Amino acid sequence: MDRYDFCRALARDAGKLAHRGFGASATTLKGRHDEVTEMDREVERYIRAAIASRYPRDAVIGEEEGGGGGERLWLIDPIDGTANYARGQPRYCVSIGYLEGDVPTIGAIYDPSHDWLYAGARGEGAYLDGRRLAVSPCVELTAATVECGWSTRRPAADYVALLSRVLDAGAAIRRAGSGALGLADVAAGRAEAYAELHINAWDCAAGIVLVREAGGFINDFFAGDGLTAGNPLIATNAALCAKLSGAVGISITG
Ligand code: LIP
Repeated sequence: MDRYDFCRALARDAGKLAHRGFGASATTLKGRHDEVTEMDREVERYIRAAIASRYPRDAVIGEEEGGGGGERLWLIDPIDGTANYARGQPRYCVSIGYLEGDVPTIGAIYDPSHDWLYAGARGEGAYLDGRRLAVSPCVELTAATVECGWSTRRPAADYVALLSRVLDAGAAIRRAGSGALGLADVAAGRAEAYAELHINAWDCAAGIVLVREAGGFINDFFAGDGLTAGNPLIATNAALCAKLSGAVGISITG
């Protein structure tokens, strides 16, 4: 079994585990509006154990236990959309990304609420349960929906300014609480773009692979210390790249 097959199976299995505690897992706060459940920790332990058993020399970074980089690196968000998960709101996922030589190479995002498995590998396309994905063909921001991710990692005023710029550009906005699923929606053409002023690598590593393999464009998220400290993120299609990049002030290379 290669890492792609392994990643897809693991995301699904970890999601089935996560769903056992859906809306019922003990929840604490890591910070303001930054919740963590006991199931976040249990799912990350489960994923880490599976990787250690199959690929013991690979490195792992996870949202709850951290970790360090490596030539072969897994990036884990055991439950992305934790605030939704803790409240029984069916918009959360397990996100597992894999980088080889600092290049996003494999991504799997499993949505247990719908039993949807998004997966992609560099040069092999992106899929939802075996159906090939493609980003939206939309060419005008006035017909576009842009999900604007939010967290307290940046000042509220900056988020309000982002929303204003996107609205002033004529687009509709959405914020649904999971960066990974927001990127999966862009890959599936269910939203024209995803933008966030700061997101962590474990949130978006898998989604970056999906969007690029679905024909989309993403800024150079891993530039600088993106892997360890996070960065701004914007993901969209070719037609909206320049317009949206100009509107939100995040440059996209492709
Ligand atoms: C989520 C991130 C995203 C943010 C959400 C939430 P978590 O991560 O994917 O950056 O917009 O509010 O923080 O904490 O649910 O794993």
